Amino acid sequence: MEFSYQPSYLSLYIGLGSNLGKSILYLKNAKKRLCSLRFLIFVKESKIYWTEPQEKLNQPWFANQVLKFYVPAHIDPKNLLKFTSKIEQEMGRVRKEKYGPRTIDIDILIYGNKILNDSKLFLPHPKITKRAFVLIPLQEIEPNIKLFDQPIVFYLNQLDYKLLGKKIWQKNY
Ligand code: PH2
Ligand code: MG
Ligand code: MG
Repeated sequence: MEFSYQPSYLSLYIGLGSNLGKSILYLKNAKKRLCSLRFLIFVKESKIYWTEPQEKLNQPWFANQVLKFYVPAHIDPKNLLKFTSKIEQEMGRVRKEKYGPRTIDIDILIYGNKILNDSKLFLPHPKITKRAFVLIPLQEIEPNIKLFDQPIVFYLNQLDYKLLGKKIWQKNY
């Protein structure tokens, strides 16, 4: 008898952000490190956008980007979180103030259709529907995706934002 093991894959979306130092280089470096994780298959990436800071307003503008990967369905999201946190640490991230400036932030946005309400990891990301700096790059690479059964425009229509080229302004939510 022959056995073949074909893992099924989930679509994984990861958000990158940086507003300290050479932000573009930090995003590229983070992408490279994520691509070298053996269990992730890189699929596509959005442009890098320059975005007005949210939550904590008096800090530099951010470079933000969304990446899409395939991940084998048996990989636990919390296990992936360990790897993304490790990459943040290796890249010199220092956690000082919440929402404050950072060299690199790697957020797991969507993990297939998994819903998780854990103190360490919320899926989908709890603020995904309120942040133009996530919704716009996500829509760029996945125009037909739905979040909680609604298309991305449904959420964008509720936000006060402006998109001009690669710049995104948003009135703080
Ligand atoms: N991240 C935050 C807080 N505010 N603002 C922008 N524009 N981009 C971010 O990535 C961001 C933010 C906390 O993770
Ligand atoms: Mg974040
Ligand atoms: Mg984060």
